[in-house]
Amino acid sequence: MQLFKAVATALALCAAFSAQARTLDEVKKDGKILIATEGQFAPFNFFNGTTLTGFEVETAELVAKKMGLTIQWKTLGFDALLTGLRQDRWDLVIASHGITEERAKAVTFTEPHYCSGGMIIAMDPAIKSAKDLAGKVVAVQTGTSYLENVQKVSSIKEMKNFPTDVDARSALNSRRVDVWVTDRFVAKAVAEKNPGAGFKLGDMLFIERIAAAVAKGNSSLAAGWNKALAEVMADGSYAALSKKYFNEDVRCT
Ligand code: LYS
Repeated sequence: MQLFKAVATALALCAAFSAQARTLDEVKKDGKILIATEGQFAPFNFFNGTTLTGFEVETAELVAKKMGLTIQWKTLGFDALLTGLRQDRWDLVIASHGITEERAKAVTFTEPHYCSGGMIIAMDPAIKSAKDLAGKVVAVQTGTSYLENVQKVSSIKEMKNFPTDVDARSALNSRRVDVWVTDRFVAKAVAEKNPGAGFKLGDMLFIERIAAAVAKGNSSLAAGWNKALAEVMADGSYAALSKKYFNEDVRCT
């Protein structure tokens, strides 16, 4: 009995940890795709009241429609998004992840849906480029490519981590830090929306290609997504969306 119990427990554990990512066919049969995002990164993914929206959310809606799918959204902390793919808690993540070597070890990236990069933002107009970060306190969101790239600037005084990008921005706004590094389109939107706040946009610290991700090796779902993404990029609907949000086309060229 004891042995039986132990074996049963072991089997249950195996099943829990070897849950297989759903293939394109399985997702299509269901008709619904479960997509996770952060919801705290305007204008890419954010809440307008209680409605999840943003450039990436609307891009995903276009892509899913081409695939014949409806999206069931899940929002949670940036840090947990890619990990959830490994545990098959959702089918896909779209949350402004830059394609990095490190992340590509753990997940499979789709084709990029926009190109951007980390920008230096400060209140002091003298802080513009990487060399101006010397001796400065820099705010970044935890788990981001901003953190990774700021870490490489050895001359900085200190890097402060924040759970969300909004928190990192607040730290600069209240002058608890000298610099905030975030996405260039996020920075542009914040500066335009708060013209009196005194945010000065500096140089780009690095550039990156931003893509959705599926569980490592889920090539059928990635291929299905890529095909539909190519279609919305060709039929004018992506271009219209990009113009609405950024007044320019943000696709990678
Ligand atoms: N593009 C950055 C990265 O890849 C930021 C992602 C979004 C953070 N809210 O880490």
